[in-house]
Amino acid sequence: MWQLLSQRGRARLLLLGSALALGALSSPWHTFAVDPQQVAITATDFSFAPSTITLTVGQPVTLAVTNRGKVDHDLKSDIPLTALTYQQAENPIDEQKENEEKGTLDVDFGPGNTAQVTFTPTKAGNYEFFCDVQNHKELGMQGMFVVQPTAAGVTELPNSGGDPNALLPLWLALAGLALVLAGLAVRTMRASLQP
Ligand SMILES: [Cu+2]
Repeated sequence: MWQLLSQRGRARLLLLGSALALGALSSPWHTFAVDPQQVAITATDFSFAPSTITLTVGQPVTLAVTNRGKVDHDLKSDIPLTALTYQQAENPIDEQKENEEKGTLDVDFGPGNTAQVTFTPTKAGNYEFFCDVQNHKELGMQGMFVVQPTAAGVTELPNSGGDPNALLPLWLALAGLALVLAGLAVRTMRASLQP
């Protein structure tokens, strides 16, 4: 098969191969092509409604919490997540940045205000959320994120679980393959230009 191809044909094939390897490299594993789920929670003095929120592994969530009470509240949870971004909240900006980097869900909102964040749950399970202002949790400000597996039964995203370097060998292998194929393509093209 290889022998039957012209030099140019070989170069094209090799270029295609390196392009495919590069493409595989650049597509993040956690990009499940789904629309964000919109979740609205109302906080009062002293409860969250609804208090049970059902989410799905890998599906982005836009969470908006509105404070209909008379005092400051927040919403905290240990839910495992990725891609946390703040759209609106009363946490100091540096705290928002730190939470985004660490993947820590913690949003502050004063009376009459709405906080909004977007994140993607990474692991199926039940995770409590609560308000950690004074004794608000004990007074009733708590609820549960119920994170369900994907439709295909995936309970945990491959890139979650604390070790961001777990996929490094695969990435290096793909990068190596792309380089080798591109190098071969260049050599074959040069050869095809010889008289
Ligand atoms: Cu509170």
